[in-house]
Amino acid sequence: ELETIPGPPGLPIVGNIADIDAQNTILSLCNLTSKYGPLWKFYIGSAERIVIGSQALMDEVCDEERFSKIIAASLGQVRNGVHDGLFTATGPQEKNWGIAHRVLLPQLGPLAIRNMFSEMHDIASQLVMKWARHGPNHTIQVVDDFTRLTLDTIALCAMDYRFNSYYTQRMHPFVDAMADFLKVSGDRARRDAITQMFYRAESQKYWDDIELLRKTSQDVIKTRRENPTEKKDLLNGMLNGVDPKTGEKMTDESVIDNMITFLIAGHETTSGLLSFTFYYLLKNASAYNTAQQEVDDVIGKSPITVDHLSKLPYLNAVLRESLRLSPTAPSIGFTANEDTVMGGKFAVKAGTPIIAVFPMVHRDPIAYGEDAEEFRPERMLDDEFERRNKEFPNCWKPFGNGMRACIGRPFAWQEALLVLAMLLQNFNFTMEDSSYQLQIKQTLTIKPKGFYMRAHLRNHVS
Ligand code: MNH
Repeated sequence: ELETIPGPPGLPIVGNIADIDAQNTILSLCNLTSKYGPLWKFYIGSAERIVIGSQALMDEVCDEERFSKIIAASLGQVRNGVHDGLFTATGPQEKNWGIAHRVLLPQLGPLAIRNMFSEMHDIASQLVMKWARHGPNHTIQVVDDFTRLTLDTIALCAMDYRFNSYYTQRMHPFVDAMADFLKVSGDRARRDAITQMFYRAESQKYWDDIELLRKTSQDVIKTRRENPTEKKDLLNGMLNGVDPKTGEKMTDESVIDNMITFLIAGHETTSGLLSFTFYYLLKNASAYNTAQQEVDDVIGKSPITVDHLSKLPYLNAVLRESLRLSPTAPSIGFTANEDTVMGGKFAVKAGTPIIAVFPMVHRDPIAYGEDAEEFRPERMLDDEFERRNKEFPNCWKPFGNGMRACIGRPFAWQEALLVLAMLLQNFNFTMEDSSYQLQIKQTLTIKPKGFYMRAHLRNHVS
């Protein structure tokens, strides 16, 4: 028996615009999911969108026979700048996606990432130096410094380029252009075509920023061709790699699209992950102590090596738990390949965007129990994690699904583990304001807003 899909009653013409906070879409979608249930719909203008927020429905959309990734809203705008690059391509039906996917998969696999350890370590050490120099009375702008870290790391590992962000207030022009491009992409996604006409100056700068990003990338390629190196970075991988299936190389346009894509996709999410992780650790003293104890037991005072990273199960669980509660890419879009029925009772048309809201999926009490709201890394230790994922498939999806899942996951994981371990090894942290309550700033990704901390060098002499 089919049922009508519930949802907030909308107005003619504008639909449910008034029900969704443009500054914090994800929070609105979460609240409305609590109100209307795990599958509901809303309208922007006359366009229908479906929202899902439970493990069972997530499990349904993860079936790649029935559903595919869709490039909706913000991603559609990002596509203005990076076209059919991996992240914004519609899928295997775009030839460049397949070529780039097959060329880059090994370049971003566990073995290749291991070789990037020393460069990741280089940038992470610079952060330790900065915080050590500034001393314990300095207010650390957590999100800003982690964003400098992740940007500098991906640029160095991907194309041997140093932004040197730590000691500059003004960011590199490329970084500024990228940040503005991303912000305006999000804003444009929330406007209709008529309203957009009133933003001519913004539009001009938007296309200029895209031009600057692409021109800079073109220069990086040119410089590399004129000064070839043996270095196994992503740029060499993209320029020289041959697709085993078609025998083709990536075109220069596709290399540019994907170079910018890596910088975009590869920094905000990891920076947010580190920021939320420190927030949760500072709010949960026992988890903090357990994590630091693990670092002391496994690494002690010696320099961190790549081999230490596989011996930190608790830190691993901390990162998983942080991404469960605060998935930094908080939602992704799907659509049904053919008209279908979801949840056993809701008719869903092919082509209608379906937004999966991770903060709700990841708090489903059926998969996570009554303490789903709590930060409890123990539940994410390997045994329990694997048991839960078997019993409740797709209950933890912060890296997306199937062939369109995150290709940078091993990269992000090694970087986040290394930085977390190194910081806990060297400092004791305190929250700037112990009464701080978590607030979210949303762009393409989510980050904690107004979260500051202090770093006290640990006394390793005793
Ligand atoms: Mn990443 C796709 C989350 C780090 C590069 N990434 C995705 C998707 C999610 C995601 C979710 C699927 C998006 C969708 O379905 O529309 N990514 C993350 C998170 C982190 C992250 C939570 C860090 C934490 N991602 C990184 C890093 C890189 C990267 C680091 C680059 C080095 N991600 C990508 C690319 C894609 C992607 C490229 C698109 C892959 C594809 O569709 O072929």
